[in-house]
Amino acid sequence: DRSIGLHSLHKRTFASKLRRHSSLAQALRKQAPIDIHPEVEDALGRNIPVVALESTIISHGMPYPTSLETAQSLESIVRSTGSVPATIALIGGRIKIGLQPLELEYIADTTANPNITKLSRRDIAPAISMKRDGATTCSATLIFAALAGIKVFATGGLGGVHRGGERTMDVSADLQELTRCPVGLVSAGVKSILDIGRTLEYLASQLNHVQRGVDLSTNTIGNSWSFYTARSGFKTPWRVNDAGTAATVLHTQWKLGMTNGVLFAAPIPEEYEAAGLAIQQAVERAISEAEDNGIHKSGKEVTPWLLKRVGEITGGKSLASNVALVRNTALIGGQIAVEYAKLER
Ligand code: PSU
Ligand code: MN
Repeated sequence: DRSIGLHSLHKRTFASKLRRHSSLAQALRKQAPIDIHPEVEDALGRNIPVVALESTIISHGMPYPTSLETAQSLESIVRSTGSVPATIALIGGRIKIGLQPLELEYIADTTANPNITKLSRRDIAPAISMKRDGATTCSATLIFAALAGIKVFATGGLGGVHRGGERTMDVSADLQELTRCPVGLVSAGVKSILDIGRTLEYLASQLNHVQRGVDLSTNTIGNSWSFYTARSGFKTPWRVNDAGTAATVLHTQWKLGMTNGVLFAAPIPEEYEAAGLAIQQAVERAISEAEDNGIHKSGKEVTPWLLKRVGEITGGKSLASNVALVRNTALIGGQIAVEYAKLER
């Protein structure tokens, strides 16, 4: 049948055009320093679901060797859902979309490798130009995931407005990046070291294109914005209960040409909630110590310092919670990516 033949020919031409004009194809043509892990490349080319994972959480957010073990377990959790993990980092000035085992080990140990820089948007071009090594925050990971055409990204805590941010203007680049990158970001919420209320205000006003929270939990009451507890008192405007609906939200949004990201809040698993109050108290103490020591003035050092201090005060409890919640987001991210790939078929 001639019309069917024409139709599929048209589709093929269209698809190849899209591929040629994808941001990744363009960047590669301009010889951008990007290395895509063969497994990730294969997956991207065949519509096999891929989940991006950030590297700052392991380099600057957790102590070694928990960092490495966590990074490895996140990759296997993503695999268990049928998705391919792509941990993103910068090594020798090259953007790595998916890391080899030794590269993952390297990034996870900042004590042995103190030259690994924490990278946000502002740091990317200088770090590449000077051939540096760096771990990507949510903001930088969003940029590279979008560039590679990866639709889903799983992380622990999203950056946001710091306490006192109305004076210090310390607002994470993560928020702004979500408005630019067509990626579904699965996170346990904004860290409780932050000003959750102001972060949500920022999302609502500055980032009015961001769909700011689709609660994937089946077991909470929709209060999922805090980090160590699912009961922060702040509610998400929308709630979905399964990965299929979450994927449909992404698909619908991008089909309509709204090229911003979507933030999915996946609350910490219930069994880790008990520790939430003690951790929150440690957070309050760490924040006032940071102010006494002038740490709050030092920009990108603030988050790693607070996370480390809260870990010390709680005797490792916050670390265990942190690991548990990011494992949970990796699982949910993998499931959403699988459902999304079905919609693109
Ligand atoms: N949450 C954690 N550990 C981390 C981070 C978040 O539990 O290390 C990192 C993420 O990479 C996030 C970044 O993007 O902190 C935000 O840092 P800042 O506040 O400097 O923008
Ligand atoms: Mn900050």
